[in-house]
Amino acid sequence: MPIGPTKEQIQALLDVYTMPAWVGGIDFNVGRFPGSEYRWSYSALLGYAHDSVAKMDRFYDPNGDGVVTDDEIKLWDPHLSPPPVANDLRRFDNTGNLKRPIIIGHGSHDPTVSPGETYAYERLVRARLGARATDFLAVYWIPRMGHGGAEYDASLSAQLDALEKWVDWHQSGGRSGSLPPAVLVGGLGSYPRDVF
Ligand SMILES: [Ca+2]
Repeated sequence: MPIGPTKEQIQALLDVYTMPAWVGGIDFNVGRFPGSEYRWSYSALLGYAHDSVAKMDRFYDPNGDGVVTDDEIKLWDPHLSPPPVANDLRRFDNTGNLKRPIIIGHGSHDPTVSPGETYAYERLVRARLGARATDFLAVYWIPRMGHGGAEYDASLSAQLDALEKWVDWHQSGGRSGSLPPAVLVGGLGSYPRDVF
């Protein structure tokens, strides 16, 4: 008798790779990227979901028994949040209309926040700002890194330095400071700026 995954198990795996999402008229995939499987951890992701929902929606507890269960977490829908939470959630940028520069350093194997989110954000900022998009958003992919890591920590001072010079550049109308480097030299590696 052949032994192997069931159809349902295969579908569940495919559903981890492909999670359709949309923001500001842009469709994107928030699934986990192929190659990042070795970083997947169900218990870590579930723990992260509990922490995140508690931070984003402090009132969430559908049956009001004082305990938020795993099953309740899976049912959380931001669209159903009460007004004070909805107000907080509106502060997330879903428009791409950046007024101040942002540098993103994202692990290409991040199992927690999908790289798809950063790719979608690039598209959102590009759609909103056009040619000026790269004056406000710089993305550096850190190969194989997960949700943070030693590579990120070691590159932090280079990131802050680049951001400080970029703020100067904006405030001086380009007379001083500089745009973010084409290659960010972190302590443990060098990361080219993403072209988007
Ligand atoms: Ca409950």
